[in-house]
Amino acid sequence: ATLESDLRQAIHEGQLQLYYQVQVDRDRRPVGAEALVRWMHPLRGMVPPAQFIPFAEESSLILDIGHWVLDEACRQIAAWSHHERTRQLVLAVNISARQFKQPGFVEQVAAVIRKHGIQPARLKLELTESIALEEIGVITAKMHALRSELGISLSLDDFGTGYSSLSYLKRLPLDQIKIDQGFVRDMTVDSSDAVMVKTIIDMAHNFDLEVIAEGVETAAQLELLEQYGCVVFQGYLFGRPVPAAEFEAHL
Ligand code: G
Ligand code: G
Ligand code: MN
Ligand code: NA
Repeated sequence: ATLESDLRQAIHEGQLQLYYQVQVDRDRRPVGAEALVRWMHPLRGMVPPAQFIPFAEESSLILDIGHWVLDEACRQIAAWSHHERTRQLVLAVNISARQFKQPGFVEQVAAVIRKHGIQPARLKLELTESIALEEIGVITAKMHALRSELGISLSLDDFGTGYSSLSYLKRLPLDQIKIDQGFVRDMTVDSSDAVMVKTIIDMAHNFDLEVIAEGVETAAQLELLEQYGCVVFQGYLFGRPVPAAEFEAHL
């Protein structure tokens, strides 16, 4: 079988699963999670997204996967809304550029929110700078509809690795930017990465955006990030991506 037919089957036979990685505030309190898809292949075992998402993005498969992820994430938000310790969490979902650009994307998100009866404020979409390759007016209109009309929040993922300019950042209706983990990884040993991180944090605050650092693995990284004014964190230091039951047990 080809990867494509395998993956098509995976979606329909329930082989995809979401893992959840905690996001914490300055007091190390859980404030949210990022949903990360995994493929539980019957023969190959757990296949990480890096091995099938880029492939899926070359075809319309990413639209099916994206829709499944959104539906499953909203189902999880609904389940969490019944429990004291999870009801305040905001769940972030990765959205491919192709999925975002799909006509009817806003309506799809609205329909999934309605289906599960969740509060829109519990859902966050992570977009990447590659969406900015489309016409700016189209993107901002879509983002505005998601944010102001539906009431969900928007984060710009992998920030610093793409090509978007400051003027884009000024115009895009965003709530948060995510500092790419590549900068965080080396910030305590490479001063140019440290400058990058500090500059992104300052810029985010000047644009009134929340900033989250991802890939935080060490206490030294955390200390420097706090010194630079970052107050929301994600990374192995706080928790790895895990299945929902394990995530809930560790809260
Ligand atoms: O979980 P992991 O670090 O292996 O994820 C690797 C990459 O796969 C990340 O860049 C992440 O954004 C992407 N990814 C994970 N889950 C999803 C998903 O549900 N949809 C999309 N489009 N990308 C995802
Ligand atoms: O591109 P995106 O931010 O969506 O991808 C997040 C990816 O980063 C996931 O694959 C997740 O497993 C991974 N990740 C999360 N925290 C850490 C960390 O502390 N260190 C490393 N190396 N990877 C991490
Ligand atoms: Mn992400
Ligand atoms: Na990222």
